[in-house]
Amino acid sequence: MKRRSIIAANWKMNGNLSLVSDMVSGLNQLQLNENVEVVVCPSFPYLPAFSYAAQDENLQRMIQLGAQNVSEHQSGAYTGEVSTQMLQECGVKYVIIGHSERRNYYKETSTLIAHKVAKALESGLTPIICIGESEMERDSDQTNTVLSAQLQPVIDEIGIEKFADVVIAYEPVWAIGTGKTASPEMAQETHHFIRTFLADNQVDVAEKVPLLYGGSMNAANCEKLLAQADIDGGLIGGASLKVDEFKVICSAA
Ligand code: 3PY
Repeated sequence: MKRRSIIAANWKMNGNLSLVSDMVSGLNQLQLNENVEVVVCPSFPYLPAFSYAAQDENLQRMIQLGAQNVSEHQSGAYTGEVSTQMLQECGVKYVIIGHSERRNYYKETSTLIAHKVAKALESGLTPIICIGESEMERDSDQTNTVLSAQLQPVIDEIGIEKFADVVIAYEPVWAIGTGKTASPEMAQETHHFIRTFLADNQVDVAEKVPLLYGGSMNAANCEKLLAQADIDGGLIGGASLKVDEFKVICSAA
């Protein structure tokens, strides 16, 4: 079965208005393979500017806008938070949920992440759910246990059928912002585990879910990673801030 392929840019707390316009013009010249979708996730303040800059019909077909976080609440007294409805009004279609930086620095738990995923789906946004193990967990053979424990609360909250509408990004924490990358074989093995774990719950759904690799994917290593059977795309950090490099990755998908 041919799954859709997704290359998503996670700008984190980087970028500015000039990168927004450079990225939009750069992506405008791209010839993507059929079945490939590009998602750009800038910081909240740049969402309207990105949406405005990418109004061209051709671009709208090719690039989707994503956010890096969302509140689990609908509205109310939650200073500093942003709701699903606010994101939708800015033209957002995807939202990254549970990035390891949110889990580690902002203490987001898998239960909170499951609530956010449910809220995103309820409003028609596609969640990109991030999971991944630390170096210590990998070294002590805990990877599969950790990944299952991160996914199970989401399955419990939304039900396995709804996984047909989510994207999962596997990002080994030890490969985030460190320049270290999982080898293609190691990444494939873990992606295969994730798909098997989902298939143990429901085979059809597991075949549909796009699984992205994240963690220092760049122009030099993307081809081999993207060639793996269970890797359907990438969630790109630092390399997504360089227009030319990001274009190389998009073209490799
Ligand atoms: C990275 O590539 O470092 C990322 O964290 C992507 O989300």
